[in-house]
Amino acid sequence: MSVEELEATVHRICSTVEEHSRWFEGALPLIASENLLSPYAKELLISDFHSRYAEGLPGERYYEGNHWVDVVEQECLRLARELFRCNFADVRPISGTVANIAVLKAMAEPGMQIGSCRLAEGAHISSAGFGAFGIRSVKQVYYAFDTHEMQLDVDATKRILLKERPPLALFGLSLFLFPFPLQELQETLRDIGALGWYDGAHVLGLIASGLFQDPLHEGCAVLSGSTHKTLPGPQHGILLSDSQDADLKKRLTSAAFPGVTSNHHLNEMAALAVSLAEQLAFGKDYSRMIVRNAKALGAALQQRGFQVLCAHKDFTESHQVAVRVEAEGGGDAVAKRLEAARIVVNKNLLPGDKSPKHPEGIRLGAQELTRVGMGPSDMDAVAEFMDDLLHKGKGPEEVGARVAEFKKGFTKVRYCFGAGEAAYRYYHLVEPALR
Ligand code: DSN
Repeated sequence: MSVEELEATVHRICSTVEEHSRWFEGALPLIASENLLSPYAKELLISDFHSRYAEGLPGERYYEGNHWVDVVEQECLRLARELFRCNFADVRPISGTVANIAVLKAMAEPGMQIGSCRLAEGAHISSAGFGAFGIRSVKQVYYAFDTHEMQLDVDATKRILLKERPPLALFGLSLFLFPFPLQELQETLRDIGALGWYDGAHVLGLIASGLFQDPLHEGCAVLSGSTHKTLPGPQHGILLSDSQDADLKKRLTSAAFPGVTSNHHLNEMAALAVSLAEQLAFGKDYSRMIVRNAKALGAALQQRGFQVLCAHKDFTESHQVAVRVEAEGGGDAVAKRLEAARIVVNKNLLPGDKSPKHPEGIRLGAQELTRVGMGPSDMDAVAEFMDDLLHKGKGPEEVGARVAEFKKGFTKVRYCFGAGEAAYRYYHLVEPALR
């Protein structure tokens, strides 16, 4: 490649990323699995930690030069244990799915039966045969799911567990509206000798804040998750346990490394440490506002004629709201039309959908809009934009322009250190000279 081609290529890549970022600044991101980093956590992503390797555990590394990495990782582990009120944390899985693969490596024999929900009921792809479960050739034992309640049918699930006796029982969803009835199932799990495993990726921040539920103290031996949804940290993974079983924790530790990682992305680990500290300081207020906003969004949409799931139980106890948009054209068409108006959601399979390729639902998450300071009245405005676009025949350009104007009022990340002063942009060019 010539220098001229190189320059053009680098400019093209940088300006495309900048364009993306500016578009998001004027948009309403409602993808339930995303969030924004705080300014300090974000800065650590481009620290020298990014360039280094640190295999193993603090104090027992395979490389030199890890003194300060060890200090930060010890702090990160301590903060994780404090935040989740537990005796074990491992911050080396580099994503939620990698954390799940580590759990499978530590706790599942090849071909083993594992209890789980179905994808159509909101389960994550890691619990599908074509996903992480396939690595262990897991045989799924599906729980009974009450699609009206968007919740397990406890009695029917107990019967299935007693009959099939899976040694491991996974709880957790991607379309995750309500806590699992863990306490009701605890005795059955104990009777069949099954270990509880909770994939809390979506609701990790809520769990940390003492909302939603507390899986490690409601019968689950392991809590896995990604660290960037309701817990607004870097894109990374985590393993947590409060078990007294030293062997289990040893297996999780060696599954994390050398099982499923070599280096564990030290810059993300440092950013996670900051995010965990910020969650300890601001998490309760933030989590409470997330759930309030999600409920407000559900109510505001329902008032405008949208078919929001679980209206009979206040729509949700998490950051998510699920809407059946069959009448508006189906999940795919609706998500695309909303995107054209700068409202970012994902099409989502809902229970009862006839075709997984053409889901009738959309899933909305309130965590990112809450992070930039929105409250319940702003959720009303979001619902109004959607109503104008999808029910009242307003065009995406007109609605998109109003969305961008509305978003100008929300330019700072909240619930974090330094947020008061640090005006937040979605993107800063590190090298303005490249422009
Ligand atoms: N697929 C992501 C979600 O949106 O739920 C989680 O990995």
